[in-house]
This record gives sequence, C-alpha cells and structure tokens, in this order.
Amino acid sequence: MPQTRLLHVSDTHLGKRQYGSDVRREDFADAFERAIELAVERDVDAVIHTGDLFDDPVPSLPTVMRCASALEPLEECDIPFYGIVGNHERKNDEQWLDLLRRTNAATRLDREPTVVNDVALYGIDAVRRSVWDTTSFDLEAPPEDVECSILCMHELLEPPAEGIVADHPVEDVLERVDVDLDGLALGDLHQPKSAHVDGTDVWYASATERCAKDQEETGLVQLLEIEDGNLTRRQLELETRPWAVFPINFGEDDSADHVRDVFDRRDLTNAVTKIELIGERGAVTANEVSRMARDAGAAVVSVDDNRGRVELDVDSIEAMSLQGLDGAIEERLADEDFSAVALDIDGRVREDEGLNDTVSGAADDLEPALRDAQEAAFDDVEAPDEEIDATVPTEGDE
Ligand SMILES: [Mn+2]
Repeated sequence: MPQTRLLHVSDTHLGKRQYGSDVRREDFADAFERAIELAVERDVDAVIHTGDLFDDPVPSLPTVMRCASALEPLEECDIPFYGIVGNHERKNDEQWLDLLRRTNAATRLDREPTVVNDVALYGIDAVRRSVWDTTSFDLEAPPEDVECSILCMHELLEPPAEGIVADHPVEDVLERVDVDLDGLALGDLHQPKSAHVDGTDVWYASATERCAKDQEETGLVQLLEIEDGNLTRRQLELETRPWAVFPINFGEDDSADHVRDVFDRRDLTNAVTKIELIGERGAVTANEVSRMARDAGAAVVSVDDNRGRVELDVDSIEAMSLQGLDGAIEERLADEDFSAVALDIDGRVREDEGLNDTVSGAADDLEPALRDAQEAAFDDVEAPDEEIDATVPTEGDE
C-alpha cells in the first residue's frame, strides 16, 4: 500500500469576532484558508477536522459562504474534507456540516469506517456531559485490509489534557471503543498535546488561531503519515498575526508619557495587543491607552482596566464560619417560594458535587433536571419537541 497522508485541522472557530474585531474574524478565516492551502501543497489524501469548525451554532451567512469558498481548492484537487461536530457549533437537529455535505464540500465522520487507502476513519461528535456515561462508543469493525484505524473526537481527555481542564480519562474512551485504535485525533483543547496510551497515539491538533490570550501554542496543524500501519505525525505551523500581551503598571502620578514609554519598548506593529492596566488609578483612561496602542501600530487592541483593585483581606474571610454562611443561606431560601428543582440546583451548585466548572459544562450537567421540571410543570400542555439548548459558549471556553 502507498503511504497515506492526512492533514489534521481543528478548532478553526470561523466567525469568531475576538475582542469585537472584524480584523480578528478575518484572521480566523485566513488561518483556515492557509490550512487548506497546506493540504493542497502537500497533496494529502484527506483533511480531517475534529470540531469547532464554526465558533457559533448559528454562524452568519457570510461566514458559511467564506467556509464554503475556503473548501473549494480541496474539491478541485479531489481531496475530501471529513469532519465532526464540536461543542461550540453544536445544534440540536441538523448541523452546518450537513449543509456543506449537501454541496459535497464536506463529509461527516461517524461510527462506520470511512476508508482512505488502508486507513479507517471514524468520528464521534462532541458528547454532552449529561449523556457521557450512557453514550455508546461502539464502532463498526473496519474492512479486513485496513492497516490503521483513527477515531476523531472533540473532548477534553486526560491524558493529554491535564488537571481541571480535563473532563474524562482517556482510558474511558479506549476501553469503551471496541475497535483497536492506532490513533485518537482530538479537538477542543487549543494546544498541541499528545500521549501514548495502551498502544494508541492520542493527540490534540491545536487551534488554527489564538482564541484567548493564554493560548500561545496555536496556529498549528498536524500532518499524519501512515505507512504499513505505522502512524507518524509532524506539526506544521501556519502564519498567523503576532500578539503582544503585557501589563502596564501605573504609579499615582503616571501620565500618558508612561504609556508611551512602555509602547516604545515593544513592537505592536499589526499585533493583537492585549493590555492589562494595574496599579494606581490615575489620569490616563483605558480608552486613551487603546487609542495610543493603535497609534503605535496595533491592529487589534483589548484593554482590561484592573487598576485600583482592593486586595482582599483573607484573614477576615477565614474568620467567618463557612458553616454559618450556609446556615444563613438555608434560612433565606426557606423564606422564598422556590420550586424543588431550583432548590436542588442550588444545593448541587453550592455543594460543588463534581459539576463542570465551565458555564456550558455546568449547563449540560443541570439540563436533565431542568427538562424534567419543565415537563412536570407543563404536564397538560403539549411538550415542545425540540431540545432545549442550555449551552452558552463563553469567551475562553474551549
Ligand atoms: Mn474549540
């Protein structure tokens, strides 16, 4: 069998207007176009996309059109584009990928193998936390001449994800999948992390653009080469806009000159410039700092003004009895006429019983209880047949 080459792209977040900027929306589209150019240049056999193609479940028409045009070079070169649905773009019925599929620009991977040469590709869309334990990970067995099986998912699995960002152990997936996987190609973590677990290569491609100030290792795609069932991976860098992330510390008497001095020591040319103002409140406003950063050549500016924050007196908080606080809350709740489900949710949130610590994750966790309560409350009314989408994508939520 000849060598099979796949380009693994993920988390392109098309349509994201980072910091309210149309420049950034263009940047996300440009990065995706560069990834597609790379696929054509390297003449790969297929592109795989592991979710969050779009930033939003309802991308604007221009965003969908831009995506469709970006995919055109692949069609011209007969390179298929295979994808799964991520948590940011997930809708309850038909997915945007389905629309692209209708135009033959994209194909959704699923639990049946999609065979490229001697490689079987599978895909499982992002799974809501509330149904993780009951979701089937059964895959249809690959044809006999397949030498390598790769599953695409959009989940935060540990390893390679670590600590509080991880949602599930990767073993949970590897044990529940009944096909012997050579590779688990992941999206959702915007960092190029990898691990080798029980004979399976597990890795995140990273995002194609930087979605948050702390995501330094982005603008990457992974080139997979498979020969005689052996999978190797090379990281390729996309050209993306530079960032300048720094604080400006103000003393009481610091004026605009102080800001100019700081800018003189940095190159803001065409950069996404993310500035945190700290120290004393003074005469210079955040708006003035923004304007000066633009004058210094920055393409996009975002300023967080955290000056004048009072330090918390930790000792005084520890002096308060937490038990006492809970008691006070219980008493106050008893005075209110809350429904059973509201009280239950309050309890779960306050007792921190393993709820996901992102807004969308916690919403997923709480959704079944809310749905039951809604059904009970509207018993005699015909229940709406569409699913409630309680997920609220937030800035910095992957
Ligand atoms: Mn993402």
